[in-house]
Amino acid sequence: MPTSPVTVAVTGAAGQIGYALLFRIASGEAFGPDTPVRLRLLELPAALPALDGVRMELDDCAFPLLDSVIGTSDTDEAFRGADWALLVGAVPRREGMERKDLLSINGGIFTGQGEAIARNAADGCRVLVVGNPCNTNALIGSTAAARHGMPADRWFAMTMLDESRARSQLAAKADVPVSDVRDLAIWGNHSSTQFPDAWHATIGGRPAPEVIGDDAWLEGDFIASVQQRGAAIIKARGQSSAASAANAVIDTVRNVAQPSGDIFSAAIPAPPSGGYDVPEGLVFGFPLRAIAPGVVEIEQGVAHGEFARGRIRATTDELLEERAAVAELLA
Ligand code: NAX
Repeated sequence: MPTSPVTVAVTGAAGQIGYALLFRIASGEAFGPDTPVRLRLLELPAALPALDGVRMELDDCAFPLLDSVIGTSDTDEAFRGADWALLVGAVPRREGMERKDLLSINGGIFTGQGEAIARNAADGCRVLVVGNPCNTNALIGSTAAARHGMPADRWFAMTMLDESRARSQLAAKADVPVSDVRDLAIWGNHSSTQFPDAWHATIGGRPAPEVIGDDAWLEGDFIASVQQRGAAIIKARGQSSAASAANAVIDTVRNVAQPSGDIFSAAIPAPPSGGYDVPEGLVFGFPLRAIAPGVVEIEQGVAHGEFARGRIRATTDELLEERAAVAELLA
């Protein structure tokens, strides 16, 4: 039985992730085979002609579930009635640009978009920030939205691509299908300080370290290859990850919107008693579990060893530095 349509706003829709993402959403992969989709696509004015080409291609797929498509550079129009906002668009870091400059340029974008979401989106709207630096962009957006009454727990930043990369590395090392690797969480920032926690992952139901049997590899090459995978793809392809990033967006939305009982990775504003000593409000990657559509809980009781604690401290410190760099936008 068809359910009522879901309205999905996507920013940066004419970019490379957008091109890999929209067709999969329109075909039903994110919201299921019975849910019609209304796409609301936001782009900069200069990219609207390209976006029109994408819209034509969406039309040409004749997706049965695609109810309508609007392309616009008007933020209010893009987010009106949105049940989900996928914030992919961001300004990339250019040569010579300091991280601080990147943070403040993107900060301006996410302040405006956070406010526009709070003013225009549907009451239960969920937001996934993909555009980098995604954790701190989500912090800025959720803070701006909270000034207009939107609860911060509706906001997520994407660490699922890191989780998928880590699961794939473990599966290859253990020579098992990737579906055997579960419960793998990415802690902290979506950056090179992230901590992919293989120590609490399972492979075929057994603790991953026991199956892998190579702690030096887990602490060394494994973590480094997950942390540096984005750079390796840019080096090989000449462009950053797009199809795999779009796939991770779909996986995140599915995990949040359709509770399965499984643990998955995303960053969320750390609640006051999140259980892991993470400063309140920092948008931090945790192991999550959806307990109702759109509602997640942080998996409790994960006991970290000294190595993991050091890594988690480092990624926390980086996020605190990012927060300090955008303090003006949060005031
Ligand atoms: P592209 O440069 O191909 O596309 C970005 C699009 O965003 C462009 O079409 C641009 O016109 C648009 N845009 C810029 N500012 C906008 C605004 N204010 N409103 C609406 N649209 C705007 O980048 P793409 O490869 O698609 O990557 C998009 C973002 O995802 C980047 O910030 C990238 O760093 C980030 N990523 C995040 C990942 C994650 O796991 N969280 C992984 C993949 C990716 O690196």
